[in-house]
Amino acid sequence: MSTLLLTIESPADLRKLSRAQLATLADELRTYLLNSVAQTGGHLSSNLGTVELTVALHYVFNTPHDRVVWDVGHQTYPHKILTGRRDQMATLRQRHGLSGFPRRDESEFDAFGTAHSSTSISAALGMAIAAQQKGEHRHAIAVIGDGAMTAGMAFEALNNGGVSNARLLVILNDNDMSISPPVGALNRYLAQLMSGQFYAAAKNVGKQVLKGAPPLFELAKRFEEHAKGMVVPATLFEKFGFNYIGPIDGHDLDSLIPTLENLKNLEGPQFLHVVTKKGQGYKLAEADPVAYHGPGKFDPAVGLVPSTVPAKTTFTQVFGQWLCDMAEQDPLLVGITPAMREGSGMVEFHKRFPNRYHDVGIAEQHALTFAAGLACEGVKPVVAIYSTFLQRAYDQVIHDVALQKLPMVLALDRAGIVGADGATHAGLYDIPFLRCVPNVSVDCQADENECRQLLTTAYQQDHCVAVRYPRGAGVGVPVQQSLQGLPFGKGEVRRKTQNKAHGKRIAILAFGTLLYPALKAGDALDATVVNMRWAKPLDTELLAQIAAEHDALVTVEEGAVMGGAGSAVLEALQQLESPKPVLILGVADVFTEHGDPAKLLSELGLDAAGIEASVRKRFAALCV
Ligand SMILES: Cc1ncc(C[n+]2csc(CCOP(=O)(O)OP(=O)(O)O)c2C)c(N)n1
Repeated sequence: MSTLLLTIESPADLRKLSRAQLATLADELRTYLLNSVAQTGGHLSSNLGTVELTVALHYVFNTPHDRVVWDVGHQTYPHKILTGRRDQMATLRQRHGLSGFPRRDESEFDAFGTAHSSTSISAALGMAIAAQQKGEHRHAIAVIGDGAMTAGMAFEALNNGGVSNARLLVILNDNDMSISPPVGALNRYLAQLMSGQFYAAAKNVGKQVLKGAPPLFELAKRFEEHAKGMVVPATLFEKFGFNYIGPIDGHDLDSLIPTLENLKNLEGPQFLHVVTKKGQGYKLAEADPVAYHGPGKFDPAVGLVPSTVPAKTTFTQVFGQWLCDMAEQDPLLVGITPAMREGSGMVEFHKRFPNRYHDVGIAEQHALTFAAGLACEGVKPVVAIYSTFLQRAYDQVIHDVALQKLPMVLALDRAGIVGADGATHAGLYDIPFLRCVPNVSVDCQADENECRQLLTTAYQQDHCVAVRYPRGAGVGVPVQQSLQGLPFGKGEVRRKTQNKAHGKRIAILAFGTLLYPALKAGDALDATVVNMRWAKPLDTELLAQIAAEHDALVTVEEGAVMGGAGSAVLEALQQLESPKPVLILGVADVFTEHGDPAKLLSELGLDAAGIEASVRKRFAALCV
């Protein structure tokens, strides 16, 4: 029974509750959240961990006037439930339903759109400074996880914010987990802070009480230090100019609420360290927060059960297997992931080759330049990175990798439509932003087998090659185990038009997995279909031949049209002085929404029927 929760249509209702009622509300909220995610799938462990923090923040602060910026935003389901979106939770991550992340166009309580990590402190600082400039009295709060805290961007913002006198509160939500166990020196440092918990808590009570009287406060601090018989070093965050409070128990409303209330009255940048447990309150998620980070639908009474239907092999699995097989052959191979071991299919590689596995934290820029350094010394890096997260490391690709012609493989997972995660995670821009960089090649494999073969081809090159493959499974072709590769920069004709009598011929040039719907459309239209395989270098020899033999060309890609593979074809045709008309199919100048990937592709006209319809519309006179 969610008796209290059902009375909360907005945080204003929450603020009418007594302090004593909040624990009950938090319990109801947790149950509602669990049942809701079990029905839709979505992020779970992180949301279970932020229930009390969400209640406390909306209780103490005057949202939406005060701004709360949630880092990554995958932990905002409790926030969505309390901010008028409870009944829409059943539509989470579905087409026209609630987004799985905060969005400014979804609610006035979503102060900032997030999903890529480590932006919260910068955005909240911007809001705090804007309030100052406009003479508005409001608080800006960034809630950031210990995983997200590992990114350089978070530290850039601390560096900037610590010397401001902005009304900025940074809350570090430390659950000692990223998606997988956290890595790096910061993680060790936070563990040290936690181990001094009792002393730190005592110190901070003193600080809060005495803050109003600076000289006495300083005296007390020194006295305290003498009493301990040592001088305790200031925390890293204090060195950055923040007033550090914590660590406190992030599931204890009796700690959270008074602390936040105190912090509200302090001037200047504040840093609150709260400790939470990923999966809190649901035993199965507490025991295995990784599995419950982003589960599909499940029965909460039973938990996750392995599917009885044999699953199709995903591209991620093909990559993971290839990585292990190639590592077996070549002792110089290293695998790098910016905090995405599970998502990138590197669990097995980590297990088998621990010394050649590098999880660098949520640090895409560093991942690329670190790989560049390795490549300088003749080690052979394979950087497994989602297409969308490579956006973070663009200058590193150009300046540190390409300019120095350093060889490496960029295994670009989630290239194309990603489905439920939506626009923030769609990998639609890699072809345009990579193909314009000298010394970088881009291949677009059509199926699982090509994925494995082209990874090998990429690995054999003496420059940077990006291998792009989409989320999920391919058509299910058998995967050859050999590691021979396919010819560099070469496509292949997969279907030849029979339409000799008609005399008007169309060729569809497919880049990537859309080859298969293109083949279907090709059957319906009796068109030639070419598997181009490489967006760069383009197989211009094959293109010249196809252009000469056909009356019209159609390009198909799962990516942004502007500057994409179709544009590459146009550029090449112009060089060849070919006058043939070209229809470019892909994603126009729009952000793709969240929802079922197959439906989204169909909406974008990129399924077989859509491709056929577009061709018939544009080249009506040429169609059979
Ligand atoms: C730039 C970027 N890289 C990678 C990710 C993928 N990602 C989503 S959540 C997450 C872990 C975040 O850990 P933390 O901040 O500690 O939050 P928690 O899930 O533990 O609550 C990662 C790596 C991302 N969202 N953005």
